[in-house]
Amino acid sequence: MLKKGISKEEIIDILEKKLSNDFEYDSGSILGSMCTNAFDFGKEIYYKYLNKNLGDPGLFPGTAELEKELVSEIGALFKGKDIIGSFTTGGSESNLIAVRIAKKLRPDIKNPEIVLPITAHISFDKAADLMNIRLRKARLNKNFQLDLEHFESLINKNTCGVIGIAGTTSLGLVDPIEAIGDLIKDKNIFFHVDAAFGGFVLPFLDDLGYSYPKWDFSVNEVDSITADPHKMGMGIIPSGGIFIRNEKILHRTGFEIPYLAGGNFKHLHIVGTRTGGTVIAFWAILKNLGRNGFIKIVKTCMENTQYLVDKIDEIEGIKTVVNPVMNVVGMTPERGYNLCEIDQKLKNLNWMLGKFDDFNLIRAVIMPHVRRPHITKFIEDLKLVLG
Ligand code: 0PR
Repeated sequence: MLKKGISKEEIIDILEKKLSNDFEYDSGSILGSMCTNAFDFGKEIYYKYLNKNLGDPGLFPGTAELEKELVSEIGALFKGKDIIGSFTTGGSESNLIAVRIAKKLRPDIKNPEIVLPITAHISFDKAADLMNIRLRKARLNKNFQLDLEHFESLINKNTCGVIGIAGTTSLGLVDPIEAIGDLIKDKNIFFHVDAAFGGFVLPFLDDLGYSYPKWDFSVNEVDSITADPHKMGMGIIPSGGIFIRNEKILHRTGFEIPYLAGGNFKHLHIVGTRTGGTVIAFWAILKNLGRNGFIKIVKTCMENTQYLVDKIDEIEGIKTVVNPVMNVVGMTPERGYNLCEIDQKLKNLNWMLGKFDDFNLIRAVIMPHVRRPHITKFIEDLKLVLG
C-alpha cells in the first residue's frame, strides 16, 4: 500500500491504462455474454443509492419496502399472485437458494437428490457440492429437447426437488415445464424453474407473436423461479432474483439474524450484506422502460437473432443447431470443420463467443449491445475463418 496517496487524476490515468485491454460491450465483439450494458438511468439511480444495505433491512425500511413491491410486480409478470422473494447477486445465488429450500423442506430424506436436465447451469453442481446432494441429470433427445421419459425414470423416493430451465445457457431453449409439473404432481417435490436468462425475455414474446411453452407460475406445480435483472433485465451487474410462490417458505427455511442494528429478521440469502442500490436501480428501470420499453428491446434482439440465423444458413461449413426460441444462437461445424479451430480463429479476430464442447457448438447471445453492423462484420469474418 502506498504511504502517501496519489491524486485522483493520476489514479484515473493509471486505471485507464490498466483496464484498456478489457472488452467493451459496445464494441460488438462480446458475442457470447448473457450480460450487457445496464440501462443508463439505472446507473444514475444506482450511483445515488449505492450505500443502501439490504443485509440489515431494519435500517433501510424504505428500500426493503421497495424490494417487496418489485418482487410482487415481477411475480405478477410471471403470472403469480402474492409472490415473495428477493434480489441476489445473480442466477447462481438464486439457484443455490432454491436447492437449499428443496432440501430443507424434506428433512425426512436422508440422501436427497435433485433431478434436472443435463443442460442445467453449473450453479446446480455448485449447490450439490456445497449441500451434499446427488444430482440426477436427464439427457436430451436428438432435437436438443429434454428426454422426459429419462427425466421421469430418475425421480424416486429420495427426490427432494426437480429443476426445469426456461432459457438454457447453451441454446436458450425452454424445457417442458408443464410436463415436468405433471410428473411430480402431489409428490411433495419442490419444483424450481431457472429462468435466469429467459425471465426477462419470455414475458414479452407474446406481444411480438412468438410462441413458446408455458414456463412460469401459471404452471401450478412451479414453486420458485430464478430470473436475473443483470441479464436481459438491463440491470446493474450483479443482480439476480429469486421468486417464490409460497410465503410460508421464508418462515420454514429462512435464516434468523437476531443481532442486527435494525432488528431481527429472516432471510434466505447465501450472503449477508447485500446491495440495495441495484434493487432500487432495477425498480427505476422497470418504471422507466415500462412493458413497452422491454417489448421494444426484446423485439430488436429477436430480429437481430433471425438476421444472424439467416446469414449462417447461407454459409458453408457451419449450421445453426436449432431454431432459436429466444435470442441465443447455437452454431455447429459441418463435416470436415473443427469446433476448437473455428472458435480459436474467431477469438484471434476478437470475436468472443461461448464454446460448449459437450454439444459441439459455439454460442452467440444477441444481447441489446449486439447490433446489426456487428453481426454483418461477424459473418464476414466467419466466412474468412471457414476459408
Ligand atoms: N442459470 C442460467 C440458465 C444461466 O445461463 C446462468 C449464467 C446462471 C444460471 C448463473 O447466473 P450468474 O452468472 O448470474 O450467477 N449464464 C451465463 C452464461 O453462461 C453466465 C455468463 C454471463 C457467462 C456473462 C459469460 C458472460 O460474459 O452465459
